[in-house]
Amino acid sequence: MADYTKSCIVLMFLMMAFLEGSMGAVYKVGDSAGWTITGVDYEKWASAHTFKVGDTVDFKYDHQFHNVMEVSRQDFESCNSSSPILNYTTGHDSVKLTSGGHHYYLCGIPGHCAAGQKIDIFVRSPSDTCRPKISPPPHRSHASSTPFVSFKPWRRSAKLLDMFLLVAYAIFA
Ligand SMILES: [Cu+2]
Repeated sequence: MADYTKSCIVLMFLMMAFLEGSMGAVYKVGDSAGWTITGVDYEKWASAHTFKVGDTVDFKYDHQFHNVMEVSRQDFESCNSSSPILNYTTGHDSVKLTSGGHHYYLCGIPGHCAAGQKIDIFVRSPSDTCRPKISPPPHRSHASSTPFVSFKPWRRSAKLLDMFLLVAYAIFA
């Protein structure tokens, strides 16, 4: 029985490592709270995650009260919902991040964006992943998100190391 449990754990971690390497990750915006106006700091949520091309962000919300609009940076900053690039209204929208750079989303219901229902998802392009970033960022307005770029390869290997330690523990403990 214990051996069976150990095997399951080992298999689970190997699958996680494999899936993480081969497929994009899926991030639920706001975690359990979802896409709402109450109680979620989306700026903080976004900065706690590292997004890459191929990942998906999942917006879950009550479509009677909210929606999701992808907007320009200018419209994001001014909470202007009159000219969205894309408009999502189903209540459960999976948005695949197909290009690097900043992707700006807000809720178009009057007052919601101003109350904080807006999110700037910075997506690292594949070239950012493969080589360390030496040159300084071109502008400083998003300085809070850029330092993560250079540390990411280390964070990733640290995470994998954690996994292998757990696997080793499962086998030998
Ligand atoms: Cu809303």
